[in-house]
Amino acid sequence: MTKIYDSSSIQVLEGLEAVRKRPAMYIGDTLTRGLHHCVFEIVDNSVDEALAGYCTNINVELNEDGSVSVTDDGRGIPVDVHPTEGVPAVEVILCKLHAGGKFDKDSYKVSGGLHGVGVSCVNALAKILKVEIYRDGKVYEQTFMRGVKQTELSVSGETSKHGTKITFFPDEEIFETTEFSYETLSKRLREMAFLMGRSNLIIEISEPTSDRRDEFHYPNGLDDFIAFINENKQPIHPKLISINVETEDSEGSPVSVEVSLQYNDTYREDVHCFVNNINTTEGGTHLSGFRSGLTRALNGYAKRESILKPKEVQPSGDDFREGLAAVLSVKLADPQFESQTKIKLGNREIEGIVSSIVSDQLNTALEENPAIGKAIVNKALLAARAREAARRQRDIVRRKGVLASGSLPGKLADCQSKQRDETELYIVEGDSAGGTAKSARDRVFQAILPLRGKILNVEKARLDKMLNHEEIQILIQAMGTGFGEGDFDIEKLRYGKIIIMTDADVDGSHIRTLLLTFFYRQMEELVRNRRIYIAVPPLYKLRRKKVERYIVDELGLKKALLNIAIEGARIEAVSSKDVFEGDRLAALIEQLVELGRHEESFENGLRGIEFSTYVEAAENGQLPRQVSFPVDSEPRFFFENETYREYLDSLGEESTERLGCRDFPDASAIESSLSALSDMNLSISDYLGLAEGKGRFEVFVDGSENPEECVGLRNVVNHLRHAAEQGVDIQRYKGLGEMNADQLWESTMDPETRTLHPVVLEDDVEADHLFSTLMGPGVEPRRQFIEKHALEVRNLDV
Ligand code: 28G
Repeated sequence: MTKIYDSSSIQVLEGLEAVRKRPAMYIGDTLTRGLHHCVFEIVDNSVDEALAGYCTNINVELNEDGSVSVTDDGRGIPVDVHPTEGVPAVEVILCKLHAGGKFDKDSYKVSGGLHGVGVSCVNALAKILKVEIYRDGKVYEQTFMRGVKQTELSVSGETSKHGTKITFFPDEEIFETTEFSYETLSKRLREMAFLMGRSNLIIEISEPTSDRRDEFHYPNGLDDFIAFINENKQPIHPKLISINVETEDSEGSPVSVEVSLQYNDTYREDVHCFVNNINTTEGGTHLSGFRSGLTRALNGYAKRESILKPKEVQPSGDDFREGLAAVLSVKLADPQFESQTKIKLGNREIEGIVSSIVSDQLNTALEENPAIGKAIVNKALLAARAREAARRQRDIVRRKGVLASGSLPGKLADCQSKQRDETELYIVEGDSAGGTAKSARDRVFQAILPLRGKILNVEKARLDKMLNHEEIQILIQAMGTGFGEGDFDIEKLRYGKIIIMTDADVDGSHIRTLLLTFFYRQMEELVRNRRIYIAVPPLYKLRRKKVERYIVDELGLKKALLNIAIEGARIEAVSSKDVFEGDRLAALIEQLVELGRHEESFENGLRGIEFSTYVEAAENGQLPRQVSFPVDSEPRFFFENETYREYLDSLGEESTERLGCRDFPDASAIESSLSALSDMNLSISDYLGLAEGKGRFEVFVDGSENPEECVGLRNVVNHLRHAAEQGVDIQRYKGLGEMNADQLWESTMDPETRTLHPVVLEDDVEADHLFSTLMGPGVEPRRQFIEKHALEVRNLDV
């Protein structure tokens, strides 16, 4: 069965300049997304090697120098000289656009899909890319810069290993941000490990600087995926149903269909589908095939077992999917995607193939496990009855006029404007805050709806019960969208923005979560269309000499304190006797805050050197643009007259050990702060306060005659803030109800001054997991979640 390949099966196309010219055309964008896309592109090559059956370990490492290394234990990229190109195959793969296997219908690869622009694109967008190949007992290596080779492929040692390692330094000329996110990478790698489960692949990710490490090994593949999805839900049958079939299409190309499913006691359908390991979020032919196969099998089973009574309401396809958690993973040689975004599968033939596989396999599974079949059909029956009940309920409610468009709830204070997109609906917690909001608002475009008490937890409630709940009815009525399948219509939404305004305390955040759960579960389109927002009421009330101010967050508080401190303060340089106060002091503090911000960005160690070392390296007021790290000697700085690249060029063919070059994109910003200091006769030593006898300052606060001595201006800012705290009354702000209308308008509702957070959904699996953890039946997972995230929650009011 093993296929023999050599370099001659590689097709060669055009060059890489095109990629650097228009990076977004190849990787989507040059923001965080595109940056991570590059890593996934590299990983996809390792995954293909695993799919081919030769690789079991993939290791992703976020290095201290800002690069990412991907290592696999596959066969190693071929190094033999390409017959027509005359260079090693690895060079062809890394330097020729679209170099890849000849089109091959006998196998499927990950790189046929959303990714698949080829690792040469990544090379083109890398400031440096280094490849190491372990093969035939030797270590080969080669280095590239912006897609151009810097060295020939050479043997650098011996090894008993086999595989490939690629180290990628993103080019800051291309990417707006070059910082990798551990979260983003690990999410996708976890998903990949679930999908590759049956290949027994182990994917590891680590970040030595933060001591983080995760290993994803899911030998049960999709079953493990389902266990993850259902982790905090109550399954209605303990055993999963798994399908794994390899077949062929009418042209003899292989098709693999894998499904894992388990019903839980929630009321939602949660199906994730993939084609060649790419998440097809818009579904397509494989999904419709899955659905029809499922309905067919379950209907047939219910009839055979006579579970359905002829007189009763019959379950629909939707009813059969209530509480269904499923992952569907299809692999095929030549996936056709319907949209440009490649998230909807179009291959017509796949629908029938998936449908009959799912139907057949499910039939067999249910015959073998009759208890599962009964549980599922009974659940679908309940769903059908509930649907019937909800319909009747809706009819009653509709007859009462509650859901009908036109009639509005009495509690709603509507706005005057009929221009939907300029209007806003504030959902306010409680009647008292609602009253204040009503007087505070601009009645032209702002409507207020006070909701009393906690609204129903919809994660736990079924449709008919939900509709019975008064607060929910009022909310739906005010929004005008209608509700539920066949009835909800986003076009009928009466406002441009729906704004949730709750207190910044535990109750407020609970109500906010309940509302968000309702929107996410029942009106997902509103979230997807970015209609939902969260208002941010102030967190602090600051009182000083009878003057009150409201402040939204901690940063604002810090700034305010500093301004207060500056008012009555005076700073005297001990050696020069120079005095700073008033405007001059304010100008100084502004620069100090700025420098403090830059200094902080050095603190995670990713810059490779300390902030003090960096600023002390200044020459004639010029700061280094780059630094490299020669082995066994001090860091070498590069100023504007010479780049690291030119230096490397001047060395000629050299070893690649100086790869740890870092850039300082903020150099000129720091320079201008330092030069502002120097205009005030202050030096870097005054700022750092490290040199003997230098940088000593006497700080007088609030007219006091007793100064405090600070060594180094970098410490003055904190000292002043501290001093300011003595003279003011800072109150943690408790609730909306404590504000009068003017204050509420100014701080929270005035579009000119307020802060609004749009609610967005980034990742479906993650969002679902989050909601079921927070709102589902299990107490323990919720407790663990809150403990784990307690440090991130700043506004928790205990
Ligand atoms: C570590 C980061 C990314 C890879 C391999 C192994 C082979 C290979 C890669 O061949 C030419 C084109 C399609 C087959 C194949 C080695 C056959 C024999 C390979 C990687 C020939 C490329 N020996 N491992 N490419 N293919 N890992 N990891 O890139 O037809 S790429």
